[in-house]
Amino acid sequence: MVAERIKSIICLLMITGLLTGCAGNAEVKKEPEILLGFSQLGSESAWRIGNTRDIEEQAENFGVGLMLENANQKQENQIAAIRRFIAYKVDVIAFSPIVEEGWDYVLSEAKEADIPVVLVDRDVSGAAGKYISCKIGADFYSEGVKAARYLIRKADRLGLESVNIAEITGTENSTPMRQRQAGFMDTINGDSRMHVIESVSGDFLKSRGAECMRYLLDKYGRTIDVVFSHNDEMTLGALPEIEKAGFAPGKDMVIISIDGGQDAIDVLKEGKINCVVECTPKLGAKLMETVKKLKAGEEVDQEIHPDEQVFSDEDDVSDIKERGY
Ligand code: GYE
Repeated sequence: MVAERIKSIICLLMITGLLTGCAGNAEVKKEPEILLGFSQLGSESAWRIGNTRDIEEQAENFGVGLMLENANQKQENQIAAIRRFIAYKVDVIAFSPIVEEGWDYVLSEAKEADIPVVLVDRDVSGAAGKYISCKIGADFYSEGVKAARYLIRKADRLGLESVNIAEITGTENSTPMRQRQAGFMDTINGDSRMHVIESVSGDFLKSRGAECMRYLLDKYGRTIDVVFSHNDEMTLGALPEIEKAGFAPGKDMVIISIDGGQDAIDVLKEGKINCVVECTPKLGAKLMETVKKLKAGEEVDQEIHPDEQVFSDEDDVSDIKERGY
């Protein structure tokens, strides 16, 4: 606790340029006029690491001082970080809520302190919603729809009459898990060939993706036609398990993933993944623009969704550009 606090104070000093000022002839940086407190939820995936890096880079580009805290996958750490941001009187608080519930109280404290709050990536539910100035993140429902539409086209092309789908979902009660599942289900529900045989949670982690896949293969074996995995990390964990069980991913089983990080795109190019629905972690520039507007007392958009595409074996994937995450 004390160590955490000291770390935060050192971090704050670095932001405000006081430490650089001590270093002899080191360049003395101008104190940023805006201070943003950002609580990242963890480092569970290439997506998340890319998202953190992008926010750091864009804070620098936009001249926004950044107090960044990583909650290591624990909601209580995020709540504590938000309280520290309030105590330091940052200008704006932003965070990526690990789950949707449980934010009412701490966000009402931010409201009382008159500090605007921006959601990055994920959403909150219930009363906490009324304390939010802006949401910047992907349209996860539409990602689920895109995954399902690809599958329907693939089933048409393969002439499949019945399709058994194993779903590996993200963190339970998180926005991308809920909405990706809803978009996918709502879309396949209109197609009588499609059956989700089981849905298991892999918590967006590679190790859990592997565990889930072992469980699914033990239980259903070759009857699995499709693996729909809510992120690349879990997909990359699942693929070696499919191979160990003697099946060829991408051929014996259709593999659908979400995110579009470099590692998954490389495997798509090898033909072991059939479709990757893009979810970009590059939300930093929009966040910094919004923070500046809020500080200036200007109107901001309530919801901002980045444009996203689908990469799949329906197209030539050989020239997909470096992804940067
Ligand atoms: O898909 C996953 C990450 O919330 C969109 O979280 C994000 C998801 C992303 O861990 O890889």
